[in-house]
Amino acid sequence: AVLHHRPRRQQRRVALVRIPASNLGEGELTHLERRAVDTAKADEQWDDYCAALVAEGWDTVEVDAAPDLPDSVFIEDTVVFFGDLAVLANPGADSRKPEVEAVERAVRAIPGISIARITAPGTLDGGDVLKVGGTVYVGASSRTNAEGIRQLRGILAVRGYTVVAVPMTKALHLKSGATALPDGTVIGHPDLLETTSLFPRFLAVPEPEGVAVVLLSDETLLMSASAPRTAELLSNLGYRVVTVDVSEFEKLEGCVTCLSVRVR
Ligand code: CIR
Repeated sequence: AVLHHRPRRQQRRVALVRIPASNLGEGELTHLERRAVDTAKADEQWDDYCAALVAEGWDTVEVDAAPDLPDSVFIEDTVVFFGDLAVLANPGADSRKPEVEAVERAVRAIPGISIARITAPGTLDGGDVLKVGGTVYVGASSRTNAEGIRQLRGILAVRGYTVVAVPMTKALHLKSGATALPDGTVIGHPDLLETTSLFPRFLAVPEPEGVAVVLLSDETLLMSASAPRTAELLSNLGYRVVTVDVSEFEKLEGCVTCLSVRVR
């Protein structure tokens, strides 16, 4: 693992990232038709994504590359952090299970982190896990099964979290359909969700690519450049919006959230 330090006065935070595989274009597809991926462009977009994190006060820790695992760049699916607890996922797609090993090594190298894991027959993808304060919404998707949800509930119950399962059939992961603003408002696209009624505060956004926001701080959101109307909406709500072009990853059903795991 390589740690890129940019010395600054304020406390910096850590995000795990993983360089795109050379066979990125062969990644899993569930809801989209396959379109050719420009890997050179994907590499550039990934560099810009990492640069945006660094510019906003994050240190990126690079997990060892997995040149043969096409979806390994979507590192969010392999581990979820709850403060100092890391829950290693057991990805629902067989092609993605080998991604976890190197991520585990990187997580073990972070000081002060304890580790739990989802084990077979339980499956869970990190993209299905949305934390909003003490509530953890988990997508019951094609990737995350009932046993995976039960295991997560057990792991988190002792830490005081409530796990709320959310049926997901219209999009790959819960976070392909909904994420949350710093104030806890869940934002999502109604076409991608079975139900919005599980969320106490819900705001519909105008573009499917606009549902994914990464909270860079209490006032700053990272979003896809493919959702300009959502960016305007959120900026009118008082947030600073930073956009990055992730079009090559969107072709593979990825989004801004899945390209990193924030340690928090
Ligand atoms: C997959 O199907 O697993 C990848 N092609 C995309 C994963 C995107 N991950 C995410 O939204 N958390």
